[in-house]
Amino acid sequence: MTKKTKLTRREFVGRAVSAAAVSAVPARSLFGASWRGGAGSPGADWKEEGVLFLDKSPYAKLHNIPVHAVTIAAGFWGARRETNVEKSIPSMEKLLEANGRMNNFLRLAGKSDAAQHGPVYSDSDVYKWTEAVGFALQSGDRPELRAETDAIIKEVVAVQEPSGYLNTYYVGDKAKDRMLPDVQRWGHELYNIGHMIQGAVAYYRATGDRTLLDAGIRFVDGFLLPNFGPGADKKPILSGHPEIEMALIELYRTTGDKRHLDLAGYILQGDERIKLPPHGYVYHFCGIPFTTRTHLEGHAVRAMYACCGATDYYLETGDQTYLKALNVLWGDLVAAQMYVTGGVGARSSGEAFGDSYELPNFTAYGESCAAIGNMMWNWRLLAASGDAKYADVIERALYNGINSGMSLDGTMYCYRNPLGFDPSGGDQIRNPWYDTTCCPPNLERTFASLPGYFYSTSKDGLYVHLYDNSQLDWHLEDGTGLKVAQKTNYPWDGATEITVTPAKPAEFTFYLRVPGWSDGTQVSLNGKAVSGATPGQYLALRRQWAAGDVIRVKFGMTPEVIEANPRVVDDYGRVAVQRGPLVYCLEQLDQPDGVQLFDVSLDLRQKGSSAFHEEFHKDLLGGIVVLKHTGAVGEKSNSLGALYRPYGAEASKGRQVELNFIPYYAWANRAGTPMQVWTPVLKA
Ligand code: FUB
Ligand code: ZN
Repeated sequence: MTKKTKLTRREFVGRAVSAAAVSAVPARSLFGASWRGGAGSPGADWKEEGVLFLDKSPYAKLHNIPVHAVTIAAGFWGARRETNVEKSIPSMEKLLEANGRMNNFLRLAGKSDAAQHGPVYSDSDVYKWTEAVGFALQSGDRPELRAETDAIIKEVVAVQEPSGYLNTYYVGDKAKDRMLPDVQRWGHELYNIGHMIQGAVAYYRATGDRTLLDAGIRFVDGFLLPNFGPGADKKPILSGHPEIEMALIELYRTTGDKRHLDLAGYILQGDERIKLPPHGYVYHFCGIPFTTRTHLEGHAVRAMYACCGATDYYLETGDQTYLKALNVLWGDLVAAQMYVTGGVGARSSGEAFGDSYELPNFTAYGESCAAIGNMMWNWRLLAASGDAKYADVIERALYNGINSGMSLDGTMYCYRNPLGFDPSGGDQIRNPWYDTTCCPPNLERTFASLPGYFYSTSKDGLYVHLYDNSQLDWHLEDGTGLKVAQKTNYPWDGATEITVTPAKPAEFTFYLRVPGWSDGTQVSLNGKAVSGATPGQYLALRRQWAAGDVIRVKFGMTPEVIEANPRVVDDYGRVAVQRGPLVYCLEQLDQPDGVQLFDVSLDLRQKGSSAFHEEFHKDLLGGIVVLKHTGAVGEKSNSLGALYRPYGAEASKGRQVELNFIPYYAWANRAGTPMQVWTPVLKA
């Protein structure tokens, strides 16, 4: 638990009442007696809540620390986050306005003549952006951004109906369709509200302002709970696009109102009164008991968000049937469904998971939102277990399949994140805007929330999950103040110096994550070697810590050549290259003149030839380590050669070339150029 004073039930109510002054909307009656979050005064609980507020979640082994407790300094993520808040968030605000997303609200308030614009889920674009701002403000005040967002929130809540209903699409002629079973299936009303609640919670945790949060609670308490859910007097409910489940549970964590948790549980269970065709249960990943699922299938974002909600439900209830299903699904993820980049969702058709081992590269969907969903799910599983295998997936997705989603200048986005690309088909892979613009603000909220993923606390100490130049200023669960400073050039260099400064000498365990990819990791403590660092585990350093204790860790970052399970037919005979957490790729632009990317092979025929030459290029793609290796190119261009030929004939006639690999996340930042992650290999 955090060091905050425990409040009595009466004090909760008192705080909630005084907090109403913060919000423009009277909130008292909405919060009930069990409001968990106090607000409005310095040191209030809302400032202590992390990306997830798990301090009171009985089955959370690890607890989030607030975003503001970690300052990410100059370095890999520092640069990315600076771009996010200086360029991406402001440019997205303009694009949301230019593309009618705000007019959708203003029209309903009589302030715009513009027609409704965008798909049924357009409201969520504004809410996800608001969440990004909420996280950005958790890292420090930005008065201008705050004022603009306050104004946007005001416009949003102004059009909430007295019933609590809020949606800019199902209005006018379409109001009669609200929450009809088929609209629940396709109409995204609850998806929109789920994002609204998540945005509201993040904004509240940044500012203490409950305006949007109150609106979310009004929707749930005023519109949903009295009308939908179990019982003959209520109508059936289906999420259609899972999202509301995790939002309701975070709302429960904030309000303490158990009805919010119960409704999430009911939705996860599936309401039999809404019947879907068999493929509907697959595609929507809802409508049947979550606990009966054994396979990741259907729409990838839906599946990932459902898994997030189900893990949240487990964290609150400890229901073992959920844990069992989640373990089975996670096993499916890592054994047969995840790209080496941490991306998920192989098929464009249905934006869906494919069959097991169906992981094509050029046609990979790998939607940015799905990779983000993967990270969010693993973050929850990590909290439930403290098992580093989940942190490995988080890091893989974050540095690769998520990071690729936003251009280095922060204004262009990938919706798909393929692992092979041929621009001759005319595909424009990065764009500033999509009419379905789910991914850009999703990436923005993820980067803005990143400090909240660096550490967790547990009852016996502190876990470090991610490495970058940063300072933690927080406390142990017994209240002992604790600062931790990381100095590193990660992910370019595996050396990290960690200075641990408890406010007073204290015994606790410092759990140091040793990434699954690391080799020969060396750890020392105050200059003395420490043994036991095992890849894919936390190294538990239990001792009496005192101010200025220094851990030095050096993760082995030798570039690794990776092959896929032969059942992944698209990768057969090919290899990927990974250095540290970064997956690499080849872009045509970086290869020697006259060498066609799709003709090259990585030449591993010589003994010891898996060695790469590493060069840091500070002026290339924001500063990257380039990996160079000998390759081979056949005599004939693959595009001109025969479709079939005697095995090995071409390889023996090949000539040597130098191949230049760049980190996958940085691809498509210069020009449309062929790219591939999986390269054919020549072996002895
Ligand atoms: O349906 C809302 C969002 O739009 C989904 O999460 C994305 O996959 C895209 O289809
Ligand atoms: Zn998306």
